[in-house]
Amino acid sequence: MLCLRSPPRFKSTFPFSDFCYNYYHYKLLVGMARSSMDEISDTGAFVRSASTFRNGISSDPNSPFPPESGRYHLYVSYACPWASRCLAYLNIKGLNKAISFSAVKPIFERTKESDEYKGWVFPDSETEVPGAEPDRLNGAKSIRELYEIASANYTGKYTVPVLWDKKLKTIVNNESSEIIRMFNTEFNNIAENPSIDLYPADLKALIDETNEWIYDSINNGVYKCGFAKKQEPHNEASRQLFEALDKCENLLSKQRYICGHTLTEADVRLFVTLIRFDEASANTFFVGDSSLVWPLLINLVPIFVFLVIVSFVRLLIVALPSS
Ligand SMILES: N[C@@H](CCC(=O)N[C@@H](CS)C(=O)NCC(=O)O)C(=O)O
Repeated sequence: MLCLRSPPRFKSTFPFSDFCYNYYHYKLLVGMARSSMDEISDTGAFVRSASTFRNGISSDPNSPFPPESGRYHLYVSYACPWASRCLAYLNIKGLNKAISFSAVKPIFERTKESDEYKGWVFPDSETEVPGAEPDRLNGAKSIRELYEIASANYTGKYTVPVLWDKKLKTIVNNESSEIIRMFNTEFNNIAENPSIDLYPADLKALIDETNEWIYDSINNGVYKCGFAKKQEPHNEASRQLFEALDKCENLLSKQRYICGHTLTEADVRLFVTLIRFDEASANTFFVGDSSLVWPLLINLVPIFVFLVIVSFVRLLIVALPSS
C-alpha cells in the first residue's frame, strides 16, 4: 500500500519575500534564463510557451527526415525532465546505437559576451563535469548556438531536448512529447526492441487522457508552483499538484502502472518528473515536504532501473551539489 504523508501539502502562508529571496537563490544556483521566467501572465501565473521546431521523422518517401541509423543526435540535460523522457526512450527502445546523444553542463551559464542571457552550455572537455561532453558535432559552445545554426532569425527559448539532424544540420524537433512518439514508432526497423510499444492502439485514449492531467498538474505543475510570481497562482498550482499526486497514489495502489497493467508512455512521463521531485521541486519550487513522493517512486523505480540506470546515476551526480 502506498502512503503519501498527510498535510501540510504546501505552505498556506507562502511568504512572497522569502520566495523572491529563495527564487533569486535558485536563479543563482542554476543560472536560470530569463526567457522562462518571463513566461508570466498578468495574474502572476507561469504560462509555458509552445515548442517551436515541430517536424516529424517519418518513413514516408517524401519526408525530409527519414528514420536512418546514425543520422540523428539528441541533445539533453540530465537536469531536465523533458529531455530525460527522450533519453529513457532511447534506452527502452534500444535506439542508443542508432541515435547518438550528448549532455550539456547541468547549470546555466552566460552564452555570449554581448548579452546577459544564461542557458545550457557545453563543457570545454570531457572531464569538466561528469556526464557532460563538448559538442563534437557542431562545435557549439551552447544550445543557443544550435538554435542559431538551425534558424538565423530564431527568437524563442533555447530549450532541451533538441533532436538534431546531422545531415541537414538543423533541428528536427524540440518538443519531448513528439520526440518520444517518433522514437516509439518511426525507428522500429532499426530499434533493438521494436516490439515494445508504449503507446498501444487499445490504450491510446486512456494514455492521452492520463497525460493531460499529469502534464497540467504534475509535469508542468511543478514549474507552475516554482515560477509563479504571486501567492495565489502558486497556491492553486500546489493544490492541483497534490490532488494529482493523490490520484496517482490511488491508482497505483490498485494497479501496477498508471494506465493499468502495462507500462506505457504515461509512466515514463510521470517517472521523470517524480524522480526529481525531492531535489528540484520540493526544495526549489516550494511545493511541500521533501521525501513526499518516494513511496510513489518506489513503485515505479523497478520498471526503469535497468533501462535508465546510467541516466539515473548521472542525475544523482549532478543533483548532489544543490542539496
Ligand atoms: N515543451 C518542451 C519543454 C522543454 C523545456 O522547457 N526545457 C527546459 C529545461 S527543463 C529548458 O531547456 N529551458 C531553457 C530555457 O528556458 O531557456 C518539451 O517538452 O520538450
